[in-house]
Amino acid sequence: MKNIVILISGSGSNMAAIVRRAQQENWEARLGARVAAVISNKADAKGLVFAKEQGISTAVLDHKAFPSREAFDAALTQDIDRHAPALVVLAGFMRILTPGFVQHYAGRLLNIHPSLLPAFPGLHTHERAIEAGCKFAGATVHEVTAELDHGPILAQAVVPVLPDDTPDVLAARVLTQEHRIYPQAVVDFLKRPA
Ligand code: NHR
Ligand code: GAR
Repeated sequence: MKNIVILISGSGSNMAAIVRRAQQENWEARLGARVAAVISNKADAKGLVFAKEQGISTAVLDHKAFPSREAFDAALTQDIDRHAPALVVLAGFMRILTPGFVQHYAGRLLNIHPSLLPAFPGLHTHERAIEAGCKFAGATVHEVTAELDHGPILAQAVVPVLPDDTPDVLAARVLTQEHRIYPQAVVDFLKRPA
C-alpha cells in the first residue's frame, strides 16, 4: 500500500478534497494508495476534525515547542516516517522546511501554492496579485525543493482577477480550483511508473 501523509496548518480544505477523491475513486483498490495520516503544526487546525471523522490517524506537532527549525523538522520526520509514506503532501502547511527535510523526501514531496508560479512565491499572494494589477491569478502544484516555491511545476489552474476583488474573494476563487487540481496531481503522481 502506498501511504500518503498530508501536512496542514489550517482549515485543511485541500486535504479534505484529496480524502474525498480517494474515497470516491476507491484509491485503495484502484491505485493501491490511501491517506494514512494528517499532521498539523497547529493544535486548533480545523482540518484535524475532518480527518478524525474520516478515521484517519492524526498528530499535532507544535513548532513553537522546538528550539530550532532543524529540531522541529527532525521530530516531524519521525512522525511522518512512522507511516513509511510514498508521498508527502503539503496542503496549506505554513512552515518553511529545512534543506535536510526536503532532501529526505526528495521526489515524494508536493505543495500547492496559491499563485501562478514563478510569480509571487512566499506569502500574501492574493494581495500582491491584486496590487500588481494582474488580470489572472491561480494556483500551482509543484515538487518541493530547498528553494521556497521553486520546484518543478506539476499542475496549474488559472482564474480571472475581477475589478472589485479583495484578497479574500480572490482566495476563495483560487481555492475552488485548488480542490480540483490537487487531487488530480496526486492521482498523476501515484500513477507514475515506480
Ligand atoms: N519548504 C521548502 N523548503 N520549500 C518549499 O517550496 C516550501 C516549504 C514549506 C512550505 C508552502 C509555501 C506556500 O505554498 C511551502 C513550500 C510557508 C511560508 C512561510 O513564510 C512560505 C511559503 C509556504 C509556506 N512561513 C513562515 C515561516 O517562518 C511562517 C508563516 C506563518 O506561520 O503564518 O516558516 O506558500
Ligand atoms: C490554500 O489556498 C493553499 O494554497 C494556501 O493556503 C490555503 C490553505 O487552505 N497555502 C499557502 O498559502 C502556503 N503558504 P486549506 O487549509 O483549506 O487547504
